[in-house]
Amino acid sequence: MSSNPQSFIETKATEKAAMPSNWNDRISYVYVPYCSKVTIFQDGGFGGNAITLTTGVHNLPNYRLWGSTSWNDAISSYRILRDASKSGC
Ligand SMILES: [Ca+2]
Repeated sequence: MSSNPQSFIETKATEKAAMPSNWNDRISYVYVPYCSKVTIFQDGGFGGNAITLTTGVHNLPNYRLWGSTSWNDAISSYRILRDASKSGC
């Protein structure tokens, strides 16, 4: 049985130029709560391709990165922001 965590949670708007320990190129799902949005980057240091995920559950194998390659196990940095376009946020 693996001792690696299966998920991690960020509770504040933040940005990570590098992934937390052991999470580089290992994320398959992203849950974004109401009032938040998350921009995910293919490379570290906010580089490479990027997409912004809004409120909801995002199954990254369904998101195309390029060609037949998905965003599954591709995230290497991210930014979490308040989504001011949502009512009440
Ligand atoms: Ca990557």
